[in-house]
Amino acid sequence: MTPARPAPEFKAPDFTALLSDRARRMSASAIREILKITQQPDIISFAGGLPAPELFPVEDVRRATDNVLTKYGPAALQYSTTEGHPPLRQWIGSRAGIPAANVQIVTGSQQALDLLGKILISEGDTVLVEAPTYLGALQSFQPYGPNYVQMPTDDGGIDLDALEKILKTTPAKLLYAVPNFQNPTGRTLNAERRRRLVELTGQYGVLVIEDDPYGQLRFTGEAAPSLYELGLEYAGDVDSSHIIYCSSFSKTLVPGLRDAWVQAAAPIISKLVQAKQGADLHTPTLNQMIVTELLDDVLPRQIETVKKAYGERAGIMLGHIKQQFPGGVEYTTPEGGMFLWVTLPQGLDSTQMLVRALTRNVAYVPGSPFFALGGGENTLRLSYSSATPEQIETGIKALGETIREAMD
Ligand code: N5F
Repeated sequence: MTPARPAPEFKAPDFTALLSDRARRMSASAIREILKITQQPDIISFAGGLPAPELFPVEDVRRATDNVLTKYGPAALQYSTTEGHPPLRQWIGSRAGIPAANVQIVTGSQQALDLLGKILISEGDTVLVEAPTYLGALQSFQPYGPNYVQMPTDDGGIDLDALEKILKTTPAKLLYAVPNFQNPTGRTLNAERRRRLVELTGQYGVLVIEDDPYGQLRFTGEAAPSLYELGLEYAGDVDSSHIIYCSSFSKTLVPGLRDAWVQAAAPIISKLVQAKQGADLHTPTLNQMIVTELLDDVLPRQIETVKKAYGERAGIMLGHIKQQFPGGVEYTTPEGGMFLWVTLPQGLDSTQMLVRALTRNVAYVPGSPFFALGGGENTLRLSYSSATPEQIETGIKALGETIREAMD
């Protein structure tokens, strides 16, 4: 089609000037940007938090899809309720020991973060985040104009003495944390600190978002109770709890179905429903039915398969790191999940170093985008979930050489 000639007085809109304040606060995800580069076949990528695709239960999903279409017919392809597929909510609720009414299905836990930001964060509200924290959460919260305060962390997770000091002087609305095998550090908040965090935030009237996509993927050590479980004990009742729990089938089953959920008190759930109506009406009906079909036998089996593979891959990566990385480089030892965190000697810049790493065909995510208020230039995140043992060996060797070169 030949474009019509614009009227002489027409000027293309100044799109940038027309953007909302909210849109102006948005920025691109460093992970998604790097994923574009790492799709080149010769790059060994430790960048994306991508589950291992060769482990996906493709045949089980095929069978479940067929069963669901037979069982539900056109209803599997129809619009459905915003709250989610009732049997899926019931299963999640019964496992958590709460009514299905306190469960909201969402389109990826990423959507939960966006919708929770939308319903809870007014411009200027103080939001406490770990330093570092999941950058996708920052990306979701940012448009709503939070005032971030960073909580210092160490190998046991959030430093609770530091948190108490912050709470004494700063009226905070919300605390966001990833207590299990945190993205990006792989660290876990220890059991004692969990109790204290629930009590402190309870006392100071702070709502907590507990983001837990990796909790089921523990390959070593002992599980600690979730903040949500402790919050139920502390509050004594599901509709008074100040903890909002998010989890997902992305890392335990498959990410492409985009099925995840929120457990929370009724007033939070009912606002989430309204926010979700405006966002996407509901999570795809067929996808929810497929996941439901897989809950009883495929999901537990898949969790075992994935845990075993990631445990092996983490071990292999740590072994090569030990051999290949020069002295002065520190790294975490995760007990589950998909990530470990590397701290280079002070003065090195992992963003600049990425260019050199890419010339050696290896990629990672630089650490600084994981800090709400900046910092962490000498840190980086490595994911071991989707690389083969051979790729891990080659990639870590290349990264070790890159670090040495940068240190010289
Ligand atoms: O449930 P889903 O798939 O939307 O997962 C979002 C999510 C929520 N919270 C935490 C702590 C997470 O780590 C994630 C997923 N993070 C991956 C990552 O690499 O950091 C997703 C990256 C995949 C991508 O952007 O393509």
